[in-house]
Amino acid sequence: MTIIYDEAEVPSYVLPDPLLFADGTPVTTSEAWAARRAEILALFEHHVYGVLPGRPERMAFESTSIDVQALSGVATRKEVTVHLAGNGNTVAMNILIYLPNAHPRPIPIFVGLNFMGNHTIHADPGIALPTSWVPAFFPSGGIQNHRATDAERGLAASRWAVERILERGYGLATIYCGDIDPDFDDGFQNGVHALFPRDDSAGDAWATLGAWAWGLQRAMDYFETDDDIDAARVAVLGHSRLGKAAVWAGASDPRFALVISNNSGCGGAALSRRRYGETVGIINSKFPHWFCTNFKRYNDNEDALPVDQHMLLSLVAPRPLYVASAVEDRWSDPRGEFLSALHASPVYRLLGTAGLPVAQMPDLEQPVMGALAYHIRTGKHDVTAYDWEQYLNFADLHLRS
Ligand code: GTR
Repeated sequence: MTIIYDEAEVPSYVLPDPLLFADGTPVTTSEAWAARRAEILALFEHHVYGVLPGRPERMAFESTSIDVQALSGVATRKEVTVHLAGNGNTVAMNILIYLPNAHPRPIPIFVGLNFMGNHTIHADPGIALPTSWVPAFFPSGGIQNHRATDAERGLAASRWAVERILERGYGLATIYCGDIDPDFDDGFQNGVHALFPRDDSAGDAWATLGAWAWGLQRAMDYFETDDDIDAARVAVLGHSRLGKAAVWAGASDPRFALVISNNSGCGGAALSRRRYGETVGIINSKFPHWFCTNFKRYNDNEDALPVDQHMLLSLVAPRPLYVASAVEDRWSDPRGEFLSALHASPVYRLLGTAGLPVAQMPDLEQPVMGALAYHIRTGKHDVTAYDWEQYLNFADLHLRS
């Protein structure tokens, strides 16, 4: 299988129009958009991510630690366990929260999943180690039997600008994705799938990306109960596979006030029909547990999809949405991520916002910010201090007014 990395080899394609109902009727008013939005959401559930269940039978929030003098007194660190129960099973999802002490409550926050454990996002020794299965991503040799250890503390810190976020007056909440659903193919026995009876007869039962998005929604349920957090100003973000989950969470749950896709690529912000870099066929064979069964029908058959990823982005409208790429991250198709934002823009405009303020891809490190924002930076597939600085500026524009 040759991978397309040459723009000249991108096949021609026709994108479905977010502003045409499935029966061809045009959407011309914001009232009609509400009905079309529901139609698109159902298409994504049925063909791409699977159907999201609502809250489980039982859910309880337990405060497990609080330190009002964390990070040399700059922050309050809280840890909250969300106990989820249903179908005879239980899952504990641990949220790590930092809130700035120097700013008035309630605080607007960013929330995002992390890949390897809450203890990896900062060297702060007060962060509890996860007790769930963790991937052996690190070459350190510290991970034995998929159990977290102190050796991984702070190893992902470069991706989480904690002090800078706090200084700018925002809080940060993060959850280890494996607390919600471990990232391997186990037939959906572990993680939150077990909290519900499973019926995949229509090929649209939820899979791992859906589970992660659902976990973010349950975290939002918690934020709504915490007086220190401004639940009306929660920005959801994620990188790569966790960016796919963040966009799905934000697209399907309007409680998220702002949505950020960091290098989310195939099955995230990038257009599937371009087949540039990672394709639907590749992602479904490498990660068979990420998307619903029906999505496999579109392996090497992208033009048959009733949606493309610009329509996922359009579900966020008119809420602010930031799509970010990295120039060396060709696997994620930076241009496909940009075009997706561009083609979501007509929906933003219909709803009375400026959408994306440009029609051409901007130069490196020239962020463009309307209600839709985009940048492409130098460097690799990653989340950097540069990315965070733009997200903070974007949040200032939209969450501070
Ligand atoms: C890759 C996958 C991408 C992206 C990435 C990541 O292996 O092909 O779609 O999700 O992993 O999450 O870092």
